[in-house]
This record gives sequence, C-alpha cells and structure tokens, in this order.
Amino acid sequence: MPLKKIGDFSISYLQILNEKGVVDAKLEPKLSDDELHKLYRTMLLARETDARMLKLQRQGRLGTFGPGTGQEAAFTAPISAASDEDWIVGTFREPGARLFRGEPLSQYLAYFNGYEEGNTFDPAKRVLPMSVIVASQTLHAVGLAYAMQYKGEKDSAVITFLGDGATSEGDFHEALNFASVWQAPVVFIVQNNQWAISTPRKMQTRAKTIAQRAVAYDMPGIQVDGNDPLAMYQATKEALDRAHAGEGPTLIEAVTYRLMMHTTADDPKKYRSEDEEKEWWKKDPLTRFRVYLENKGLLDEKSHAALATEIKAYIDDEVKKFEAATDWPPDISFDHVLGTRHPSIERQRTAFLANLNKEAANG
Ligand SMILES: Cc1ncc(C[n+]2csc(CCOP(=O)(O)OP(=O)(O)O)c2C)c(N)n1
Ligand SMILES: [Mg+2]
Repeated sequence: MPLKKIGDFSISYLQILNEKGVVDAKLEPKLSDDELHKLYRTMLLARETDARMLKLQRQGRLGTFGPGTGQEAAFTAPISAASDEDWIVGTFREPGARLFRGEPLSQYLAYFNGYEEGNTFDPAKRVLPMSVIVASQTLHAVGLAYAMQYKGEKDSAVITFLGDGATSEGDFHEALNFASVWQAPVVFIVQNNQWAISTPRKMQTRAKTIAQRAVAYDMPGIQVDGNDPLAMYQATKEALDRAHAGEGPTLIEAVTYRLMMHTTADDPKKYRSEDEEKEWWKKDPLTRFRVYLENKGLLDEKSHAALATEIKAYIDDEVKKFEAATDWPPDISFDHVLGTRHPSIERQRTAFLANLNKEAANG
C-alpha cells in the first residue's frame, strides 16, 4: 500500500560540558563571571545542604526528606536562565532552584520538619509551594501559565519540574495537552534521575526517550545531559525565549541520576547496584563544573576552600535559626491537612498531643 509521509520526527540531544569538564566552544553560552559563580555556589550549597540535612535527620533533628545530590545542574541551572518574572513550580527535590531564587535555608528546613509554613515563600518571588503529589504540579504550572497569558504578562513564563515517574501519570499528559492547545508559556523539565523510588526508568515507558513525548503534543522536545549545567542553562533559555515570544511550551528531558536514597525512609541498596551508582558519580555535575571554572581562571584551590567555608558558615547559621524558632506549636501540621477543621483530623491531633505530653512526662 503506497503511503504518504505526513510527519517527520526526531529528537536531539544537547551536551556542552562533558564529563571531564571539557567545553564545546561552539555551543558555550555567554554567562558572566558573576552568573557562573552564583550558579556554582548554589549547586554546591544544595549539595552541602543535603549532607547536613542527612546528618540532622539521622540525629532526629529533622523529618524525612528527599536528597537532590547528583541532580544539582538539572534543577539549578534552569533558574539561572530565568528572570524574576518567571515562575517556579516544583516538587520536593529541587533545593537549588529555590535557593537560587533566594529562599532562606532555614525556611526550607522548617518544611522538612513538618511545618507547612516553611513551604510558603514570599509571593513576590514567584515560587509555588513544593508539591509532593506526583505530577499534580504540572497542572498548576499550566494553569498559572494560562493565567499569565490571559493577563498579557508577556515576560512571564512558568518552569515546572517533575520526575521520570511523574511522566506516567495522567496529570502530566493533561498538562502537556492543555499547554500545547493553548500555547501556554510553560517549560516542563523532567528530572529523569533513572528511578521512581524502586521503579527503574525502563518500567515507566518503552519509549527510547522521555523527550519524544513532546512529539505527540506538537511541542519542541529535547533531551539534555542533565549533569551539564551549561546545557541545562542553554536549553531552558531557548525554551523561555520561545515561551515569552508567545510560541508555547517546551519539554526538556534532563538525563541525570539520583545519587542518594529516594528519601531518608528508603534504602537503595535493596533495588540497585552500587556499581551503577559508582558509574554515575563519574558524571558528577559539580566536579565537571569546577574543572570548567578552574580552566577559565574563575576558581582555584584557595578560592574554592574559601567558598566552602562561607557555605558551611551559612548552613550553620541557618540551622541555628531554624532550631531556635520554637514559636510554632508542634501540632501545627494538623491545621493544614484540609482547608477547614475535620473531626477525624482533630481526633488525630488530640492523640498526637496526648502522646507528646506522655513522652514529655517520661522525660
Ligand atoms: C500521586 C502520587 N502517587 C504516589 C506518590 C508516592 N511517591 C512519592 S515520590 C514517588 C516517585 C516519584 O518518582 P519520580 O517522578 O521519578 O521523581 P523522583 O522521586 O525520582 O524525583 C512516589 C511514587 C505520591 N507522592 N503521589
Ligand atoms: Mg525519578
């Protein structure tokens, strides 16, 4: 049967800074020294934050959290490509995105100790609360983008983060479809970190790439080395430029790896090999970015040590601030389960407080 070809689809891959820190000069984005420095500092801050949070959690001074170690380029560099008019709509695994926008670390820590107040950021900063419900944030992002478009805010777009596992949710497909039909200014950034808790990437989809899902929704889709901060910056910048120009949404697949556990309640040794983890450590985004900055003469042993000291002092101060904030009642999280008070939640609150009092009485 003679067939007429009605479409031709392909997916491109972008890498600018390779695993060894060697840059492709033809593709190198023009970032100022200050911009490069802020990006590296925030990525390092995110890494060090994870390390400190893990210690605090193991000491019983912090609740459960999901580390972003290994993904710092994929979630920080996109924000370095955005303006303060662009919104950030993410999950709980993008500390660098929020810290880059200026969220105080003490606030981030408060959230992971069960205080919903830690999830509310200055509205002028245009960062939505972290979403734990997988893929739900993609719909919020599209609604927000549609509202920006409706209000004629031409310089505003929305960056939304999601995981590889989230791409199997209906919400994700509804969000892509709606964004495409309405040409809403959204940049979907899939953090393909190879795992959704214990479910490997290959069990999410038979498709060779996640980026190719964009084809079905007729939007640009690109696969990017998610451990390459320059490629993540460039891909996001181009997507934001299109969004601001009224040319609609983009899907970016950031190929990266979750180097630590899903959350502190999980043990990855149960479902993946340490050899796999070792292979990905060789692709560490911080190591290659540091080499790049050293080759540019923007960083050396001494200035790196000074930066590490400054970051450690900042984290120390923020932990002190967070632990000194004792004016939140311990049962405050019960206030936020539903919009209004509900008898079953109130019963749980009462039981929680009784237990707490019992523990206090027992010393
Ligand atoms: C709707 C919904 N289903 C299940 C969960 C439990 N859950 C939390 S994270 C997660 C895996 C998400 O994987 P992925 O989207 O790849 O993001 P990652 O955790 O790797 O960053 C699951 C199943 C949830 N929070 N929300
Ligand atoms: Mg994942």
